[in-house]
Order: sequence, then C-alpha cells, then structure tokens
Amino acid sequence: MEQQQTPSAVEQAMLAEFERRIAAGETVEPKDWMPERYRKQLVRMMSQHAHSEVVGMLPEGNWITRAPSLRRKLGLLAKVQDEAGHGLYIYCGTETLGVGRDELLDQLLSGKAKYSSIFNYPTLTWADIGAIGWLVDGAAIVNQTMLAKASYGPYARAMVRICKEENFHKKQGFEIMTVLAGGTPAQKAMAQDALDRWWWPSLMMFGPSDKDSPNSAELTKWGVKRKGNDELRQRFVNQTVAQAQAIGLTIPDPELTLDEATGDWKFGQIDWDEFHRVISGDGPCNRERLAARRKAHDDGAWVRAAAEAHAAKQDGQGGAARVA
Ligand code: FAQ
Repeated sequence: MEQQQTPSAVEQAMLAEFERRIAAGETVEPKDWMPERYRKQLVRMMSQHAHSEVVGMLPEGNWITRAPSLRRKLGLLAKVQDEAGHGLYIYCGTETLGVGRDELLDQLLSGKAKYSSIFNYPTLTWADIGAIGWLVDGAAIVNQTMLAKASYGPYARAMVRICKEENFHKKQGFEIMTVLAGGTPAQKAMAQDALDRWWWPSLMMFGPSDKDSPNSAELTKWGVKRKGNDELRQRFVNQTVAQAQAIGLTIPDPELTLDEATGDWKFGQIDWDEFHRVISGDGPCNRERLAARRKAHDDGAWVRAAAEAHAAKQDGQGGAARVA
C-alpha cells in the first residue's frame, strides 16, 4: 500500500517543481521531466501546426503556374517553399518529444489528424493569393507571436524564425491586395471578392471561443498558450480593419462597429457550424487536400528509397574507412 503512495508523492513533487519552473518563466527543454499530459498536448498541437504548414502549401501552390508576372511567380514560389520549411522545423520540434515524423504523417494521411480549417477553402482567383498572405499569414503571425513565448523551448524557438518569415509573406499578400484594390474596377472587385470569401474563415483560424475551447485551460496553465483564442482574434480584427480601410476595401461584416471605450472593433457572429463541419472533414476542399497529400507521398516513395539507399551506402563506406 505504502509503495503505491510513494511514487505518487514523488510524482506530485515533480509536478510541483515543473509548475514552479513554468511560473518562474523558465523554458522546458526536451530532456527535462514533464508531465505526460503536457507532452501529449504539445504533440497534438505541434503536429496539427506542422500539418497545417504542409497542407497550406496546396491552395497557394495552385497559382504558381498562373502567377501574373515573373516577379509574382518568384515571390509565391519562395513563400510556398518557406511553408515547407516551417512544417519541417515543427516536425523536428515534435520529434524532440519522442514522436517520429512517419507516425505523424500517417495520422495526417489517414485523416486522423487535424490541420488548420483555413486550408480547406479553394483559391479561385489570383486575388486569393493576396488575401491568404494578408489575412491567413496575418492571423498566423498574431497567434505565433504569442507562441514564440511558449514554455516548450524547441517550439518557441521555431516560432521566432517562422514569424520573421511570415512577416514577409504578409507583406507580399498585402501588396498584392493594395495593387489590385487600386487597379481597374474589375481588379478591385476581384480583391473585394477575395476578402469577402477569406474574412470569416480567417477569424475561425483562432479556434472556438474560449468558453468552448477544451484545451485552453490546460495549455494556459502550463504556459504553452499565453493568450486566449478570443483575445488573439480580437487583436487580429483590430489590426486588419485599419488595413482594409487604408486600401479602400470593405470588411464583409455589417455588424462591425468601433467600441470607443475599449478601442476594439466589435464583429458579428462567427458561423461555428461551418467551422465544425470543416474541421470534421466536410469543408469545401478537405477531400481534395488529403488526396493531394497522399499522391505527393506516394509519388515521393522513390525519393525516400533513394535517400535511404544512399545513406546505407555512405554508412558502409564510412564503416570500411574506419576499419581501414
Ligand atoms: N482548424 O481547445 P481548442 C499558418 C481544434 S499555420 C482546425 O481551442 P487549442 C501558416 C483543436 O485542434 C496555421 N482545428 O484547441 C501558413 C481542438 O481539436 P482536438 C495553423 C482547430 O489547441 C500560412 C478543437 O478544435 N496554426 O496558417 C482549429 O487550444 C499560409 C478545440 O479547440 C497553428 O496550428 C482550426 N482553426 O487551440 C501556412 C498554430 N481551431 O485537437 C501556409 C498552433 C481549433 O482537441 C500558408 N495552434 N481547432 O481534437 C494553436 O495555436 C492552437 O492549437 C489553436 C487551437 C489556436 C489552433
């Protein structure tokens, strides 16, 4: 009986020490003791994030061959490549928690894992590329600037670099929108249409309202999340309204009003039914996105096989050299 209580007391002491470190603002590193639940929450959130970066390449990749100029094509190509890099940093960060990339990719390809709702919407016109950079990267920056202070070191450090790159992405998107909004009436209409379609899905990126967010309390207690979903969403709205006004576009929300007392732009009701449909696999492009990822994985089988054969050959040569 006593033997069963002792480990629990030790565990409690370790948990208390862990929480003391978090409260003191210390960073948790891969070899530090951590509660199993903390590790699980991080794997869940980080792997979803990594998948989002990789699936997020698809809607924009759709326009690489149709970019309106060489300059735009180069910019978009570089951006999409950056997103692949972001996925890689975060998968590497997740590996420090003892989960292999193969396992995480299996979860994505089998449809078990989540990725950001936003990437299940189609890119119908060139203006959608501007809207993604401006709104989607803009929302990602607001969320990830907070995560750059997360308690888990490898994740926080990945966020610092990612946010720097996302800033370029946002600028290229906003510049595309600025040029279109100041162009011909047809170009301006195309920019407005893209804003109309991407606005509400961008607000959904921040996740459900805090009162309906089952993970927030635990993530906040352990210093992974430093701000709630609603506060970040509000921060994004406040920033973006002024930017839309500056380029003469209208946010598609008749209820948008400035609260003079707080300085917040109050916005209308988010369609949470749509959000839940999209995250449960029934959005406009969920099936298409997963099919594209599965095809890319299958098409890349020979590259993985060649890389493994090369590594085995190098090991063999290294071994021979060492023997010699
Ligand atoms: N989409 O309890 P909460 C980017 C799920 S990167 C899908 O509030 P949490 C860059 C949530 O997972 C964009 N699912 O959850 C780029 C949970 O489900 P589970 C990705 C969502 O973790 C730009 C359930 O709902 N960024 O855009 C979404 O406390 C352009 C309950 O929610 C990140 O992943 C959603 N929007 O807060 C790339 C940032 N929202 O797992 C390419 C890191 C919620 O219990 C091109 N993640 N869910 O079954 C986070 O900050 C958080 O995980 C939140 C959700 C805020 C997304």
